[in-house]
Amino acid sequence: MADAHTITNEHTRMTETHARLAPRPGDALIIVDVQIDFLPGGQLAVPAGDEVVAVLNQYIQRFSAQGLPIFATRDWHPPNHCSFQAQGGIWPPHCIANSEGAAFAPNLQLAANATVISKATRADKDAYSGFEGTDLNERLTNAGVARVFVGGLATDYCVLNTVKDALNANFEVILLTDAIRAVNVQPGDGDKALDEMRALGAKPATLEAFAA
Ligand code: VGL
Ligand code: ZN
Repeated sequence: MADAHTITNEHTRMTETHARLAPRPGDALIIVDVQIDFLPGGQLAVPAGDEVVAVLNQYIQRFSAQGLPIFATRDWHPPNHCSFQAQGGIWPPHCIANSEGAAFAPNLQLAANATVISKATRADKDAYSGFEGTDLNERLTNAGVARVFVGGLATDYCVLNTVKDALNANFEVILLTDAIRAVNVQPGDGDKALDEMRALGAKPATLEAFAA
C-alpha cells in the first residue's frame, strides 16, 4: 500500500532530524538563571519557573554523558543593585550574591563539571545576558564551541538577551522551548521574545528531538 512508502519516508525524515539534533562535539549547554528567587515563592517568581528543572536535568544528563561543556549563568547582584526598586529600578530585590534566593534550584542536577557564570555583579549596571560583562564568549570559544543549546529563566529577559548575544557572536543557537518560562510583566512578552529569537535565527527544539 501507499502507506508503507509514506512510513518509510517519514521514518527516514525523523531519523535525520534526530541525528541533526543529537549533541556532538562543538556543542554546549547554557542554563540561564535557574535560581530560587525566580521559582514560584521566590522574590521575582517566574510563573511555573520550577517546571524547567526536570527538563533541564534531562538535557544535563545528555550533555554530561557525552562529555560536552555545560554553563550555568546566575544573576548575582549586590544588595544595592540599580535594577532594584529602592534604587529606581523596576524589580524587587532578587538574587543578591550569596543569599539563599540566589542559589541554583536545589533539584537542578548541575554536573560537577558545569561552569558557573555570575553576571550583573556591579551595583551600577544591569546585565540580562550571560555574555554581558562575563568571560562566557571566551570560555565557549576556548572550548571549541560552535553551537549552544539554551534554556532557563526568564524567556523574556535573560534567555532572550543571552540568545541574542550568542547569535551576535556567531554561535548557532538551539532554543530549548520546553525548558524556558516567561515573567510576562506585560501579557504576551514571552511569546514576543520567542518570535524575536526565531526571527533572529534561533532554532526551537524540545526533548523529543533528542530521543535516542
Ligand atoms: C532576570 C529580571 C531581573 C532574568 C534577571 O534572569 O530573566 N529577570 N533580573
Ligand atoms: Zn536581576
